Amino acid sequence: MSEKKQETSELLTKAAETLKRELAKLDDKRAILRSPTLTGLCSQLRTLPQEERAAFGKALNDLKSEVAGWVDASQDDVKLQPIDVTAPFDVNTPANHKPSLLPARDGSKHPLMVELEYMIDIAYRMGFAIEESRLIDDDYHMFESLNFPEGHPARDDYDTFMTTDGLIAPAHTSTMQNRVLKKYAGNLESGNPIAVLVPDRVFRNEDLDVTHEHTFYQFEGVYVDKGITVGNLIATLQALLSSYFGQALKAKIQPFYFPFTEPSFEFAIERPESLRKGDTEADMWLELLGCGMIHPNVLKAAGIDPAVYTGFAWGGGIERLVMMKYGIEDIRHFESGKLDFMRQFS
Ligand code: FA5
Repeated sequence: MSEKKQETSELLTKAAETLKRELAKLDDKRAILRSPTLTGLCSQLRTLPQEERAAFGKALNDLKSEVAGWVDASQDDVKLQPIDVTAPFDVNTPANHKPSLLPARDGSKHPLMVELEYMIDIAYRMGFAIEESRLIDDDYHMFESLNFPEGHPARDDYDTFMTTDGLIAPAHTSTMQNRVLKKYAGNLESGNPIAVLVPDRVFRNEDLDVTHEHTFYQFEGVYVDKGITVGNLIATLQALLSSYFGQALKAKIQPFYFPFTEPSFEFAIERPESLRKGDTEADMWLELLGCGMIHPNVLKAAGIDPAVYTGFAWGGGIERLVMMKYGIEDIRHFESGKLDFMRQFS
């Protein structure tokens, strides 16, 4: 190697080492391509005698390509990192720029999730399988499979949100009845009951007040076997709710109407004083659940013979249970994002 070549090679090797150190310190890796270490070499090229320029220029281009390769590799590293979409800031934010708002060590589960998990645990121990619902569904599962033919006036009770192509944000977890009956029909053939709990989020176009939200959680129970009666329904709900509240409950059942159960009932428990709006009989009770014996048409739509099997179902609001349990006076606190409210449960 000529002396000149040797000199150029040493100069560029040194420059490469400097650039590597600079790159490690940069948040925006692309900025290395504008580093004075590189631009200085470019300026130097212009000052060289004509006969040295070609060799130096080639070596400089090789160095530039190498540096660009480092930048691409560092971008790939960033791309490959999993992103926690629930994090309150971009995980790629440098440590010194992260907001100190919510240090992870101070975080805790949302009170609704804690209570939902508690309810799931009780139902699981009672022999219920757990199935999630969906956040978007169709007309068949929202209405038709539940014995609401088209134009049925009771469809108006489930006023919710629709996409422009006719998909529906489910107004209740009963949208899952047809699916779970079909999925677990094999249980019946092997002499076991269908017993499923569906806890999930639902949506309604509501006038909001202290007990009504537009987005809330329901827990749906579905139970089918031979010889199931209303007595089994009441006993199951009492066992589940007494276990949830850890106390004997003053409960009330009264006739109601749902197209998908026959007979249908409303299951209410006594309101704590903090939730009473007045002194009338209606003010005394908090409606917790709709329930009833699964309508034969709903069983038939899932391929189950109603002459052989009967069953019950219920659907209740999780928020109202949690409000009862802790004396919370306004359902809107749950989705308010108010840290003072949340911290009481952490
Ligand atoms: C239903 O949603 C039926 N799917 C329940 C059912 C399931 C009946 C299976 C029979 C068999 P309803 O609209 O009443 O029924 O709602 C059930 C419960 O959800 C209510 O009792 C209440 O606890 C809760 N709920 C209803 N609307 C709201 C709301 N806007 N905000 C908070 N909770 C609500």
